[in-house]
Amino acid sequence: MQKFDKALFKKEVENNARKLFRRELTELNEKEAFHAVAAAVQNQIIDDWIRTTKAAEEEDCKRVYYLSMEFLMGRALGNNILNLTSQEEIRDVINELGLNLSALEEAEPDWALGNGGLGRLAACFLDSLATLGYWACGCGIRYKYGFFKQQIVDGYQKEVADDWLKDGNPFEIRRAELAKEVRFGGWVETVQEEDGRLHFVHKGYQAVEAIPYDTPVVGYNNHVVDTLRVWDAKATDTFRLDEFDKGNYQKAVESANMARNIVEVLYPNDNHYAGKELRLRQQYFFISASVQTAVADYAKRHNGDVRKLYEKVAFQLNDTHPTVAVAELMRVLMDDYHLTWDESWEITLKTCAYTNHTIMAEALEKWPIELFSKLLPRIYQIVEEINRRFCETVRAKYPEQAEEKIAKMAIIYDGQVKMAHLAIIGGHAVNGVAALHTEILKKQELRDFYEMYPEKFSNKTNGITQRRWVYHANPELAKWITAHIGDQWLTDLSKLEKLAVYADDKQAQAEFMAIKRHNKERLAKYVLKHNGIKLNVDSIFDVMVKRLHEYKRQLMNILHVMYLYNQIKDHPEMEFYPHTFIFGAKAAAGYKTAKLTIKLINNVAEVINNDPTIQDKIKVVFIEDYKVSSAEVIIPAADFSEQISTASKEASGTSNMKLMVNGALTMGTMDGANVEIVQEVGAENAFIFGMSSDEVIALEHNNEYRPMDIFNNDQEIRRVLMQLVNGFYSPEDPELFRPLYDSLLNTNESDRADRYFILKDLRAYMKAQEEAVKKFQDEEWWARAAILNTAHAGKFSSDRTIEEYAKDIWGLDKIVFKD
Ligand code: BZD
Repeated sequence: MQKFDKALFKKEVENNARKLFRRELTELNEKEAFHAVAAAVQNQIIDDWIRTTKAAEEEDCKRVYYLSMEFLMGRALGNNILNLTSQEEIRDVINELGLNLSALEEAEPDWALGNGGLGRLAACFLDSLATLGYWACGCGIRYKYGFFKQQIVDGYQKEVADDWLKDGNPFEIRRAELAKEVRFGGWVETVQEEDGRLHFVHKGYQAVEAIPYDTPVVGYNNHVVDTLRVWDAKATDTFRLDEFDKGNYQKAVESANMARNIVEVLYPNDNHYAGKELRLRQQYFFISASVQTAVADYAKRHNGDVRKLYEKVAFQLNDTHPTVAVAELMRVLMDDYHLTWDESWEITLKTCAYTNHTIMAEALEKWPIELFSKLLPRIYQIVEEINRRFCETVRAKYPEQAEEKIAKMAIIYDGQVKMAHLAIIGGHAVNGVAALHTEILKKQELRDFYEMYPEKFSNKTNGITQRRWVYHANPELAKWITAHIGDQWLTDLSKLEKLAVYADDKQAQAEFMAIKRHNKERLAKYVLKHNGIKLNVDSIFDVMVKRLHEYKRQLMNILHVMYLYNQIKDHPEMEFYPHTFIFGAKAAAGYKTAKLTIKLINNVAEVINNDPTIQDKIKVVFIEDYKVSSAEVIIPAADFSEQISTASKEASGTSNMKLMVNGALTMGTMDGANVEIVQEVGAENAFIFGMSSDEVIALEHNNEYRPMDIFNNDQEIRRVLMQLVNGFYSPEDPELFRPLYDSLLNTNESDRADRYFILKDLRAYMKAQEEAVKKFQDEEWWARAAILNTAHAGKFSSDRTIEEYAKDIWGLDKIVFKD
């Protein structure tokens, strides 16, 4: 293992400037300099990357393929440097070269190949897999356009295409030699072999070439480098001469367009299923390429015998989006490797496992059979056979209630292919992402499956990587932690527990809060630069950052702000602690209510921030274009962490964990991982309010909720609601927010009023807020509680989560370097 060679690195950066831009380093702008430095960092990584693969192959390690439509990686440069542990040296060299590392980091675009929690979880998992020394490959799509960039124009969200690859990605390597063909459409012919066996031949298909681009995933301080492999699509026959000869130029061009379309853009919906054919195309495209590669790679190293594939290969399905993997693996094993159905089925079951991320009904993937069978005829045939055999098993097991069970559990039913059912039936493990969520799956959503296969179910509470979310995002806190307890927390977050003894230490409290203050100043600078709003760093920074969704209840947050504003206007003399409400959220482009909520937040901000009589007691800030890199600035600055979803709806949440470890106190419902956060830190160090998930579920069933009663009986709440429809926040168009008002009070044919019980929980929320503000003013109490939040956040490392997956689901062994 070589030591970091500063002189060599410096030379390399200078050479890269010439090679890449034909100019001297000193003549480059920041973006170009970023490329020169990134290429030098990539060169530092490459030997370890090759060595990792060699070592893993030599030891015949088991490899996990994390199959995911999304990897929300954020920026790579800073994190790679940090995990290489040559940060200090590289910073020195960069300074000597007259450059500035943070400015270079800023020049890198976010890798926004994901929507939100699910995509970011995949990114944290890769970091942990590499750091723990497991052999892993994240498989996804190289979207030409990642998650859209959000502009706020006149208070409205505007979506702008994210052309993140326009200047190239210095960390990717095109692996043309590993290209695979993926087939769509056509039909299947059955051929009888001489031995009597049936053979299925796919005819008349359109082929697309899948080309992988590999990027390194650097483990922290261990020389392990795993791979994120994203697939690009290319037409195989754009210029096929025979097509030309036939004058069939049109067909050739069409297939080029089809290929381009597949990887064009990430669908911006989270927790919502739209049923678009192109989406299924995307799914099969990257899954077919990934599965073929995984099997071929295994076969190459095992004399072409794939019957024990599951001993060395694990496929983890990140939600149902990659579930065609079950059928594709069956296809590859039977059609390409000539195994029998039973052999293939055993391998598939033992290889695949499925993670569920939501119980929201509108998120469940169900494909119409016409669409599915037309696009994927051979896959459909296999799914039908899996379904037929499953239904037989159900009939044998439940002879009395067979039809009822089949109606609820079949893969194909009512003209639809149900992907969650395929994932559960075709794999050996199913997990939820927090304890409460897993219990709800077992007792309600997936109850019949749990009854049939209890052994498949387990919980794997989510986590986040402390390398990015503390070490990289909050360097001052990282330094402080290391000064007090050493640096083992970087790879074992449970060590943070040792900080608890400092919770009552006056000096530690002062230092901890000084760091928080610096981070608030850093965020204030960011907001001034990006929003033109001046923040008071002595005020409470109350942070709600996550996708905009009704169930997450950003609307409840802003209704509370509207209430506070009324209070101050009515009682200008009352004592009021300065409070800054910070929002960051993107709405799916077609989600009207969510977009209108953004507009409401911005209009409320406009009115309150410009009211001189408020004297900065309340500030409302909507931070444009919330993304991983801005989260790194926002999260360390938070005092309050808003986690206020309707209980039972948020499977886990992960911003709750990032905010906790950075010393924010949770303002939350007993939902998702909040339940476990409260268990770890103690209810006295958080502000918990509202209905429990049992209460929510009961109220959903009994149909007795009447939000209008709250409107009629609570004057202050009524006043706030009236302000949605009397032009108070939209004088130019008093009806603007009527749909929000209606969503809370009026039942329509498709929806019960206030579906997410905002009014039901609003009073309790207001009380919890009041209590928290009171506590905030007791500086000693707050500092103690903040330190305890950091100290008790150890459980929420993705390292812990990954160790659980590795042991219970994947059965991985660690890579050991022999040289
Ligand atoms: O997954 C989220 C859940 O809502 C969170 O509670 C949970 O913490 C995280 C990680 O487990 N789900 C998503 O982010 N879902 C999506 O982004 C998504 C994307 C496409 C289609 C469906 C859902």
